[in-house]
Amino acid sequence: MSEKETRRVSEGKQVKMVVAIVHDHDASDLMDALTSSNFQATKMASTGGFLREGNTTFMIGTDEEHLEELLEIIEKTSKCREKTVAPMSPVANSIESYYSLPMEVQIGGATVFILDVEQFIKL
Ligand code: 2BA
Repeated sequence: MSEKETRRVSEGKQVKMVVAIVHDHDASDLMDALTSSNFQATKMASTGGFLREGNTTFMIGTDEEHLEELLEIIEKTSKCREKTVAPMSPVANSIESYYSLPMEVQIGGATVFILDVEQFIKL
């Protein structure tokens, strides 16, 4: 495979940094889909502030022309789920996240931030 096929970011082009937070269960499928479509990605273990559970954050640099394709891959592999969250004690947790009854929250799908990259260099 040529260098041109494997690299989705090239110097001199408008580069976007996509930060995608996904459910841990979707992380492996997403990484497989990204690499098979030749996107380069960095995967990081992260923790959601609300559920205090592990999730996975991907950093994916791409040329603007491949952004739509990338978003489609993320959307296809990130499934939405409902989760019942047990009540939390205000002692164990901060007062802002206190709730006294079980509640349904929607998790999954992907939370995506798209940033303009000022400069992309490899040293
Ligand atoms: P968590 O903070 O653990 O939130 C998990 C899910 O809980 C959220 O899913 C949302 O459906 C629900 N949730 C969050 N805060 C809530 C609240 N105050 N009341 C009721 N329900 C609430 P998503 O919105 O899909 O977010 C998934 C994960 O993405 C979050 O995990 C967090 O790690 C990250 N995230 C979401 N928005 C963010 C933001 N603005 N900045 C940074 N990270 C964000």
